Amino acid sequence: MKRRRLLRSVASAGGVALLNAFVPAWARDMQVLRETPGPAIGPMTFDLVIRAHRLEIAGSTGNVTSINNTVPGPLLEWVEGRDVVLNVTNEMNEDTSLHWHGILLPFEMDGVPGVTFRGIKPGTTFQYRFPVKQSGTYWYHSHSGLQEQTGVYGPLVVHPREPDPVTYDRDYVVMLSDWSFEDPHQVMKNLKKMSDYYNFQQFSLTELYGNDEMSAAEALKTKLAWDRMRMMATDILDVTGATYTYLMNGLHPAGNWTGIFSPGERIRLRFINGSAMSYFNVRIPGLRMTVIAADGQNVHPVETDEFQFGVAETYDVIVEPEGNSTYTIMAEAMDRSGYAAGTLGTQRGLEAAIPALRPRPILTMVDMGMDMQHMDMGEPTTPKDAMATMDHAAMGHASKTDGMAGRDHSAMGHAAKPDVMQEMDHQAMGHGTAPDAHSGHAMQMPGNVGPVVARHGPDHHGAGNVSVAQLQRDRLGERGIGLADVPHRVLVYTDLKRLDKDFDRRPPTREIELHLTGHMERYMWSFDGKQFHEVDGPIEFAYGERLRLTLVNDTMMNHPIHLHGMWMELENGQGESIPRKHTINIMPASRVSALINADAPGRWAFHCHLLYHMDMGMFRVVRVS
Ligand SMILES: [Cu+2]
Repeated sequence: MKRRRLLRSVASAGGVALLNAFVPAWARDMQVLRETPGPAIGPMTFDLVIRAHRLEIAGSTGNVTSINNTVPGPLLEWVEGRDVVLNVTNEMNEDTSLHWHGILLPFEMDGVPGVTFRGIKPGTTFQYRFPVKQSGTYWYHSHSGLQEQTGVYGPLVVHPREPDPVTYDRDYVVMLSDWSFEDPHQVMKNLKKMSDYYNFQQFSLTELYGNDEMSAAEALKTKLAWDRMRMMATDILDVTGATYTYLMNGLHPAGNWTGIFSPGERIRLRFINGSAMSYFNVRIPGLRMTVIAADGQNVHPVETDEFQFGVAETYDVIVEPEGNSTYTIMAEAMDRSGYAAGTLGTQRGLEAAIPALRPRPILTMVDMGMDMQHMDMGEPTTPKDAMATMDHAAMGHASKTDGMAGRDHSAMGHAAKPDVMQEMDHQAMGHGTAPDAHSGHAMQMPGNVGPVVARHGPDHHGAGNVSVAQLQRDRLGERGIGLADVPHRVLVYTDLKRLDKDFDRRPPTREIELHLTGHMERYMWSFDGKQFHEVDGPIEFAYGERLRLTLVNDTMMNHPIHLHGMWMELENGQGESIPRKHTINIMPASRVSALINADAPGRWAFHCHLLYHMDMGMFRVVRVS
């Protein structure tokens, strides 16, 4: 057995010790207790206290915000059909809140300051009380400022009233999160100053020259396009392992969270992505995973070897370890800048090998929403046409925005020389007139790229949106970024089918289309080009209506979009078995729709669950009335 190697990150050994100070014995275990049936006498009551700590251990200092002195907060176990009471006391000198993520409840209990209540003032206790109407794996977190990043989050499991459709012998929560010793406000400042502050992995031409599938000219052309979009092909995550330490149930990989099993047992693992900004690729080398629930809702069991999940999503899986083997639960950050890891073993202290981090992914023309269509079709194309198309797609209205002209100029510097462009075009596009027109840019279309389903209209949503994706694809059947070519099964959204038969057959009577928009350079994030502080009022849903919400990602980043209070039924082609989700990952340059029953009156938050995107304005209020 190999010794686990420490991550090369800002987290020193002292820092690890600091965090461990907040992981009590029960969190090391994270075992979900069996619910013992009995008379339901009164509500289930929990007292939670939020405190700020400043610790200095072995040279590392950090601001930690805890719930009942732990990070993550306590594992809450509720029972469907009973009332729950949560007394949340604020012992800090700033406001706080707790939001019950994915839980259906009266809006006053939802815990979003300024939307559903006033927040919890210093020195006061707020009492949440509501009936529990669902079961499954969820989580909870602060909705105040950037507190979630400093530790205010925890797992939540609701035991079903009916017998569980799946049997298992052990039940563990595996909560993933990201931790930084930098103050989150400093992280935000850094991002605003330089959006690629944490992206040290710059995209270089030579790197692409080495790729047989991409000619030098294609590489150069691609690089220029990215420069003009002011995006980097490596901008997979805004905040990376350069500052983050990735945690599993609060533990650094060196802390080796371990789920104990006995040979022959079936184990349920409830994966919760409780991070502020990090997508994870989860796999357990040597074990197949059977996914049985997504976002707390049972799905038809589907076997996979790996899944990628966005911030705030949850997946429950069943695994069946063999004999006395030891397995590593590997959760690699989507940009491969670090990982969280733990162990499944028959006793504590066992370790299996940690797989090497795989090469970092590079964004493609598909992620950019580039319109290469007439080249795809092999239609007669002159170099000029091709460049015009790309310019249009890549720059859109960028030229008419706001003071970025200088930057454009420098980014394009050499491109402005027509002879250089002609030369490059000639190399890059020369084959455009030949019969095998596709071969040249097949490399930009990684395996199984979803079909183009729409194109962007003329409205570019103003200065708050840069680099509009011209093409909108249905990417629900695509593997997540960087997983297109891995040699094993990877879960995709089209695999998910709800288990129950509760589908509401009423057709939607209305469609609302919203675009996910951003200005990467200024680190502004928005819907339809408007940051939250710029919008006039809420998005209106009529109480009782069934509507279709269509989300279009104009940007090159993934955004996990979360609606409070109501399910989004993801239209993934599964007919009456489309899955319910509270958080839907929207891939770059994709178009996604969900059906919603507006059955919960009140004001609800609707936002990107990347903490810094939400804070920068990718947030709206939905009013159901
Ligand atoms: Cu976002």
